[in-house]
Amino acid sequence: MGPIWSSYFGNCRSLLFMVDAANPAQLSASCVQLLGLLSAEQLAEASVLILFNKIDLPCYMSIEEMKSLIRLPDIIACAKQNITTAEISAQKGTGLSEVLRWLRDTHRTDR
Ligand SMILES: Nc1nc2c(ncn2[C@@H]2O[C@H](COP(=O)(O)OP(=O)(O)OP(=O)(O)O)[C@@H](O)[C@H]2O)c(=O)[nH]1
Ligand SMILES: [Mg+2]
Repeated sequence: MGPIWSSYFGNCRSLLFMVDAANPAQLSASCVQLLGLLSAEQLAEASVLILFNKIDLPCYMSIEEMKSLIRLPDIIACAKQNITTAEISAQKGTGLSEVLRWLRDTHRTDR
């Protein structure tokens, strides 16, 4: 779906980017997509929440290892956007309240 995402950039103030934390094999592809989004002119003002999803599943790599592997601290430091990360399970609802709080707070400070 990546190629058509830019059709939805107009008026976008929040970007939720979901990473499958149970599938580190997809990590490099996710990172490329993320860097593309962060460098998009239309998303320069957006607030970004990176969601590491499926934390209920066992994985041979920890979230910290994955963040380090894609050099997420450097990405966050260099990005124009305000970037937050969260660890969630969409299936179990873990972290949902944190996501809702982020959305509420982000839109509040936008105004
Ligand atoms: N265990 C678990 N399963 C999840 C979670 N979120 C989504 N799923 C399941 O993941 C499946 C969808 O796969 P995803 O990887 O999310 O979707 P996708 O990336 O479009 O599909 P793939 O190309 O197959 O990876 C569905 O069966 C969901 O129920 C989660 O937090 N935990
Ligand atoms: Mg998937």
